[in-house]
Amino acid sequence: MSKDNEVKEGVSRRDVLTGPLRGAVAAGAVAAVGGVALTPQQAKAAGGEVAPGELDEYYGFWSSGQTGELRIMGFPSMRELMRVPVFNRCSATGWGQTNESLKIMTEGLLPETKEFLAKRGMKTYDNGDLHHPHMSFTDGTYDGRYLFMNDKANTRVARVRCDVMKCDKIIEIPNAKAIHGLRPQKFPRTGYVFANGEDETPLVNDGSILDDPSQYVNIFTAIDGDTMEIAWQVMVSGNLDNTDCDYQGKYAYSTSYNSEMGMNLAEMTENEMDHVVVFNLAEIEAGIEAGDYQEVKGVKVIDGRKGSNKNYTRYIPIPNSPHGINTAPDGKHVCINGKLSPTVSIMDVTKLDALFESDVDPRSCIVGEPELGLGPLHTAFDGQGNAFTTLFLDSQIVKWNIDKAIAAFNGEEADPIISKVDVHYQPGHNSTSMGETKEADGKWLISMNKFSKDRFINVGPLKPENEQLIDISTDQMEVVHDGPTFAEPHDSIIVRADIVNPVNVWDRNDVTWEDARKQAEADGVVLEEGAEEPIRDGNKVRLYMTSQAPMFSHEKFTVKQGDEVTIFVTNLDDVDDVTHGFCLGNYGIAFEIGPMATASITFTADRPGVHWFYCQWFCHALHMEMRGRMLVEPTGA
Ligand code: CUK
Ligand code: CUA
Repeated sequence: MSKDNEVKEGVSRRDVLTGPLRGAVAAGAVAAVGGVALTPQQAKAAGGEVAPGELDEYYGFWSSGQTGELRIMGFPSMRELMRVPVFNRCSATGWGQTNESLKIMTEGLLPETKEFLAKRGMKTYDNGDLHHPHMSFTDGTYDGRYLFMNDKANTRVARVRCDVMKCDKIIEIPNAKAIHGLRPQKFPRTGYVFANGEDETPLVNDGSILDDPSQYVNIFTAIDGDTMEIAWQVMVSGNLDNTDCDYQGKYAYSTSYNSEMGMNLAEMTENEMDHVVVFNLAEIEAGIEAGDYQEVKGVKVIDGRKGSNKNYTRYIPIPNSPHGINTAPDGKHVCINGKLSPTVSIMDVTKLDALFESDVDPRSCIVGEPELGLGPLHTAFDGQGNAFTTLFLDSQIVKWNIDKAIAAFNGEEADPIISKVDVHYQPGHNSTSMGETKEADGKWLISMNKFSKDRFINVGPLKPENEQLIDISTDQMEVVHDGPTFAEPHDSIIVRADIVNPVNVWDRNDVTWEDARKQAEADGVVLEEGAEEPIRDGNKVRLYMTSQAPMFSHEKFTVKQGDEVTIFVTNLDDVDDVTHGFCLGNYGIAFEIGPMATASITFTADRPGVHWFYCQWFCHALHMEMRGRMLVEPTGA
């Protein structure tokens, strides 16, 4: 039976939403309905919201799967606050149109990709599949500098600046295929960003090897999180799924669900045991230093395949097609989720040194393997020695105790399972508040469920996913809120609000419009002042505009048909939340200009006539009047 229809015995969730409790919640009172007292935390969440005007205690950073963007949530209210375009296009902000965003989206592509796309008339990939957003760390906890995320669809890694919440780097990873698992180094800092390739191909994938899987390899990549350059890569056997790293700065590790190197479902699931690959960071760095690598596409690639007899990697057998891998806040235990096995394997990171120093059984680092239920995919933590694992097939979250699981593995009488709660339906990832850091606080868990089925009114064959908020402050996990999401947040992190401090207004010295500033300088123009007349340079025309509510600096400008026009708009409103837009009708052009930002766009003025531009971000009582004309003189062409 579903448990979340009842907030407390005899009180339905609907009663709570519509009944007297709602007022009590808004008033911040400790609520009691039918003689059952709710904790303030339960009361706060029971209405499914933090009261109007109240601010959330946490930021949630959500992936969006095939949508390709990052989402920012207020948590625990589950209010969606912002969408940050990354691998996708955005009609509202002009991401993928402006010169500034196109630079970020194209400069990190491989030369062969640029060539491939150019033949199709494209500048960059149009789609992405963003699974794993994670924040940079310093000393084992989030530091509020950056968010890093993967694109499984087109093998890329992106970075979002937390000061302005905009993407500032996207790189395509050479040699690898389908970047999936991604985690930043936790200690001493990020440092490295570890990224897994999921699919295996020939290392040099130029067509000279095709249907010969024995020659396929998979690639583990370490990226320098500060420069977004690739530090090194390791060639491995089998494919790689998810990844994580320790709190000591010594090891990273990845699950692999296809040790068979199978090419179809039957082959891929043949073995009872797959493995976790452990990467020894110091040994790999020493190997690179000593020149024990081959350079492929400008990247140093170390051979860490099974049987390479080197100290770069170890392969630990794990049942069966393991998926998520999560390091506990105790800095010692790592939970490896069995997927096709009902078990989670507990790896003790303090036992990893021995694997590299002597010939011990690789399984000697496995100190527990509790059977938890069907389809364990991902595990989160409360910082009090307990773990929360999603059971995809059972449609449940199981709360269990790590020490008890270890005791049971040692033959002691102990039952690690504390409680289970039904979720709706089929959970993939779950996340706890601060749960992937040493500051896990054990308050909240979000269950990211892949199916909503009958949970909401029907919207047609494509249904939303469903995410459920669970109070984990007591042993009885309580589902206190749920809500739909569009395709398809896989993963999330929940970050204490004091760690994240974005600005309200852009700094005029920001690097984002560095190219615009240089071009203006070359043209003898100051961006903040603009220029009355367009600057002509052959058939290239540059127009420097400013905006200040409710006016653009130009009510009209004239160009010639066929001119390559660049329009720079600098928003001089030094005011919170006064964003302007520039939308040029029937030219397919629209973008956002944040307070004190500059944005620009380049296009060919090949439609003669009168063309209105307008501000498409509501900014002022006279916002509708914030418009002007582009006059395009026909050339008779
Ligand atoms: S994966 Cu989707 S449920 Cu890509 Cu993190 Cu496990
Ligand atoms: Cu400026 Cu609307």
